[in-house]
Amino acid sequence: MKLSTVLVGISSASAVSAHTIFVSLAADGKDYGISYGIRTPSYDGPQTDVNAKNMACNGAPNPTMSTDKIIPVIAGTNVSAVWRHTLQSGANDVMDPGHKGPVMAYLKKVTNAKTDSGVGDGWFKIQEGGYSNGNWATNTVINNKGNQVIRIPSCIANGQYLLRAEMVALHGARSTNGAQLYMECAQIEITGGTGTASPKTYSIPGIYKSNDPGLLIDIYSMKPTSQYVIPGPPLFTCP
Ligand SMILES: [Cu+2]
Repeated sequence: MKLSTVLVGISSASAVSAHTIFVSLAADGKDYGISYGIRTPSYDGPQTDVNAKNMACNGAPNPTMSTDKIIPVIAGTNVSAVWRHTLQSGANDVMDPGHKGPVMAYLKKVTNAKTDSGVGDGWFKIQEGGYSNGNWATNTVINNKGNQVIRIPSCIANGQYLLRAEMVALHGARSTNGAQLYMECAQIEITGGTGTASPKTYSIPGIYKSNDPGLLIDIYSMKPTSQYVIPGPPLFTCP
């Protein structure tokens, strides 16, 4: 009786350890700390319906907490979205390495980063990693102590933005809506941008379809040489 209780406890803990959260942002050499300026959830589960409004900045069934902080970010520099299994986890507990898939980041210019829901048009992709030589971008983040390195474009306009960082796990993606998408939105204010570019923008939900080749896929049949199509719009780069 006692032993089976212990075993149940162990197996449910390892199932939960699969998930992940974008818990903090490091910018200009400073990690602002857990949940500072980021709408983090208390539960680390994925979104699986690419047509849901909560594809933008997470939400039910993983309710997010609001924050009144905005993080200063300098255009043309790298920031790190820091991923952890839970809000309490350390750098060697980022996500179960069996969770494999692409990693992406998006920006949306907003009037008020504290209140904008993120739902709808305005998003452009600024970073992406997929699959090469048998390595998934998620593994790169795990091996980098949970740091997803994101270059903030130098040519965009100054002002408040939502920074949406995302990891996708494809272990169950053989069936429709089997891909697990993890995302949170950080509230940032960009300075130092030249404002010379106007990125083409896209709607979230809307950037993904459930049958995208990068989301409906059997990753276990892939070879190191296989090509993988990263989902979402094309990557924006400064001209
Ligand atoms: Cu998971």
